[in-house]
Amino acid sequence: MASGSEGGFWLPPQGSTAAGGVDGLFDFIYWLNVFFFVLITGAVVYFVMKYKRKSDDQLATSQVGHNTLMEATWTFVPLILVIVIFAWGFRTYLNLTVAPEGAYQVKVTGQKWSWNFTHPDGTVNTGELHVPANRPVKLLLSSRDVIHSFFVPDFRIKQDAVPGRYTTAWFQAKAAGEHQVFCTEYCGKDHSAMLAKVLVLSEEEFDAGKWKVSKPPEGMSVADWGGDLYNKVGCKACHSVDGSKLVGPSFKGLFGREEKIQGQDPVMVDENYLRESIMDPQAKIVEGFAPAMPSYKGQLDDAKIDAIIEYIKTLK
Ligand code: HEC
Ligand SMILES: [Cu+2]
Repeated sequence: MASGSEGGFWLPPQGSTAAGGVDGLFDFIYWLNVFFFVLITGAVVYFVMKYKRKSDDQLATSQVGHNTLMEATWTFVPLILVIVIFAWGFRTYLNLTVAPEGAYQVKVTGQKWSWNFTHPDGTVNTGELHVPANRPVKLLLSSRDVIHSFFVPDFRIKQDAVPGRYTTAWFQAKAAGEHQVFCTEYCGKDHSAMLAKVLVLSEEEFDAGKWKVSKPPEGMSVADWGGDLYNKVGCKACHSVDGSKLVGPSFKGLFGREEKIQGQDPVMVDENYLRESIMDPQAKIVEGFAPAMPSYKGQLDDAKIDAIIEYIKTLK
């Protein structure tokens, strides 16, 4: 469910305070284009018909020289229009770029293929960014591997997440609700699965801090929560649950089997091995696979790791 006012025919709902300004400029440029398209093609069609040579013996019409008034008009009217678009665009851009003082700051880290959100008190969430409604939120973005781009259409914000440097973006959500996040910089095989949600809570709900507690949502078993995390945290991008081989081995039938490890003795897959595979993936590389898995140390707390392990156990 998206919340906020409607965005119009072309655009998603306006979920942030900045969205109205962006849409206003978009609509202005759009209708300006429609106006001139109709005017110019209309004139072309009209003149083609009006000045068509009517018969073989009709003489060529005379050449037309300068018309200072017309030339001045088609120079200065577009000049004024592009200056208006520039000034309007620049103001809107600055408004999108410069976060207000005292904004709530969240660190956003992109990695193949998930988004991690670190809150000021150290709470880390993957795939879900919890923010309060009606309060400015500043994002400090970076990446652990390649260039990603953080895009929230409902908020009209899009910013690159670049390894080795910080970029910023900010927004103020208008109401409680849920908004889709995309990665919009092609970053490899599962780029299109690099999704997250912005969960806007009412200020009271946000301040109460219940969202920080790491436990399954109401009425969900631990294993089901693990399955939910498997989707949200991004394991799904590299690990199937149906036995098919992706970037990493499938989780199907993994628990309890004997796994061949490159350059080491085979291991029995138990809870400790699964935990180590998640926290320190390079410690034991499975035979036939590349060391392509990022570590989830500092991103998944014990409760979440336990839940994922419980989920893997159910995949017989
Ligand atoms: C970028 C791709 C990628 C992502 C994302 C990823 N993994 Fe992996 N994973 C791999 C690869 C490749 C291997 C095999 C090489 C190795 O052992 O490190 C692997 C191995 C594993 C293994 C050992 C499997 C076996 O057959 O012994 C486990 C367990 C595991 N990953 C769990 C996870 C979990 C849980 C997540 C999500 C929190 C995750 N992985 C996210 C690529 C990934
Ligand atoms: Cu990406």
